[in-house]
Amino acid sequence: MIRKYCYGKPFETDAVIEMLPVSPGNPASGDVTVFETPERLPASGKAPAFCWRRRLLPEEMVFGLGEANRGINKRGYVYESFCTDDPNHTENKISLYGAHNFIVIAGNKPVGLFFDYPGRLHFDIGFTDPEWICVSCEEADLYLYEIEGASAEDIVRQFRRIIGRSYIPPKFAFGFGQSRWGYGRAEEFREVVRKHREQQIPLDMLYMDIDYMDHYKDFTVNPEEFPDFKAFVEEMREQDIHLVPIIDAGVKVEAGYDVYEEGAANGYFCRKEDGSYFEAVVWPGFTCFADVLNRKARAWFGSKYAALVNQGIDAFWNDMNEPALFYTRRGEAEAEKTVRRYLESGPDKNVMELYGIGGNLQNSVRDYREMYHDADGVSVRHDRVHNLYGYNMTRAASEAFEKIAPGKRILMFSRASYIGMHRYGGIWTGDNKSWWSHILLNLKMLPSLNMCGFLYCGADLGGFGDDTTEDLLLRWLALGVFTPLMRNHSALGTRFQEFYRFGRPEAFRHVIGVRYRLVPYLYSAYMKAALNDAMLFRPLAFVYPEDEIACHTEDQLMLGDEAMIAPVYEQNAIGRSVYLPEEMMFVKFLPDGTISGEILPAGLHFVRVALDEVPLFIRKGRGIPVGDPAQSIPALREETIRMVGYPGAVYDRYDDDGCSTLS
Ligand code: MIG
Repeated sequence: MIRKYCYGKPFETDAVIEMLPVSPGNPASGDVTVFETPERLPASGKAPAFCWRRRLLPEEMVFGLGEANRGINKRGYVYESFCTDDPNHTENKISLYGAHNFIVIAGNKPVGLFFDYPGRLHFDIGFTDPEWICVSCEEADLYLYEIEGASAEDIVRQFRRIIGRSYIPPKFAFGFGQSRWGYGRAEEFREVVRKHREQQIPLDMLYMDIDYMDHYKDFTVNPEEFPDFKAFVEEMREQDIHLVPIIDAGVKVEAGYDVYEEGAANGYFCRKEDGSYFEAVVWPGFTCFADVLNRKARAWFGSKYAALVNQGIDAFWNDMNEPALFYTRRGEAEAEKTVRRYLESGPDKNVMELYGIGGNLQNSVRDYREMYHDADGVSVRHDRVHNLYGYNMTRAASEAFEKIAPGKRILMFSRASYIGMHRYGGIWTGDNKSWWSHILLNLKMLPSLNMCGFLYCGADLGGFGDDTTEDLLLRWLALGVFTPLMRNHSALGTRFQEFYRFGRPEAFRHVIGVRYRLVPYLYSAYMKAALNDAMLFRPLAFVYPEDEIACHTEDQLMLGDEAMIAPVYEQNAIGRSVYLPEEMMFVKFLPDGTISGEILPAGLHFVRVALDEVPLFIRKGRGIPVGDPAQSIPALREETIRMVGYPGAVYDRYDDDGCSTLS
């Protein structure tokens, strides 16, 4: 049962695609207050105009929020939906790159809520008062969807139905991809492929970060390194490699650069109040931003992807689309003033005045307030619709692909997102670090993302920022082999983390090989989830709601209907404790290529897992199809597929050509 309530004049986000009538009154699940004069909320210090609140019973759990920090059960903290480029995902961060305003309160009478509000939205989930949940925002203009159902999972399914089918990537996107910020020379790219093939470490995708471009100009390639890019793409394809170029949100302001000239001539960029184009510095220097909330501008920006698709490219990642801003002229002028004031302040200089100048320049809300969209005739200040930018940049590309490459699946994922974007692409979870705690953060986000429609997801395996270590990378991969997007990515300046840089390439060869062995199952389970509005990763609480220990176990996940994963995520560990809500088969993919299976009774166990082993649990009576490893997805051999798990188990495997779009 879904009810839709309307407050004020909501901006149409197109997050929900099913037409639902607006119900009169207010939702029964909580109290809505629309403040005439904004009131201060103790936790946030913000002045809300709208607030939905409700008492939380001690046993109730709160799920959802997609790409958010902290636990799978979101109780006990605050979160803010405001897409933010922040590469320090420490526990105190309340905003990451995505804005996924869907929650499920699970208990005796479960209820789901979707706050369709594209500006900054604040969730106080038992932070100010452990017994209260309060969701608030600064403008009382939103749709609120309230979903009643038999269980948390049932509510998620109903929600997923109204937001539309999740993005379906091409099958090669289930292979492994190598990435690093800094690859720029053609020879460097060739070497990465050569080394993987030499060491027999499987590889399907090679990512191109910003250094492939000509002066960071979108839809161009560095002409010195790639004089014949089409031939280069072809050379890679002959080795079963798909190149995945990055596209940044900002378009370089430069006379003679066709994308800039066209956008400027046609009025396709976001503007300032005075009508001039809004400009901010990002990698290329000053840039303009395609007004992707405008239908015409969106179609135009999307059509630009053809420049690369026409050269054989069939995969992209969209970055910096919160949008991230380094600084604007306004910010620069203010920083200058601050420095001048400091320098002229006589002998008692206060260094603190300089502190934070850089931080204040970047991603400044003051800048977002100076940026305007022409939403098909209606002028909208950017900060009010901030969370829709990455969504609509990705939508621009996806809508254009239908014309540029009809009938063909294109790999597409984004950094910033809002619910609705899940129909157009996946996401990666941004700039994590080579920290053990980020393995667990990666794991915990997965079911929450699935609840919000994002199925094609993954983190930068091994960690993006800071230096990785061999053991961290191996442990992280033992989770990564199960995530649809499986990519090793690292930041410029950090230790190189290609697998062949380490002393034990055989360990990596084996672990990546396990991923390929699992593809027959993973692809099938993914597609079943996508086609049935279901989740690929579920919290144990969804599957065993009567089991109190299972409900509070957050370092294990259910995978599909058949399996459970419980990776090791602690340094120096020789294994880990695992809670089995029912009897399961403990399966290990051993480095010699064999698979061990041991039936363990329900309860708590300590299982040993070596660094080069991949553990997996198969539910009682079930099994999964597993093939032989291969060097790439097209090299997988159907005839090697056999069942792993309980004897006699049957599995109905979904498969298709992996490249045609589904109707
Ligand atoms: O400001 O393109 O999250 O994956 O390597 C950093 C360079 C810009 C941020 C992305 C990261 C990418 C990096 N980008």
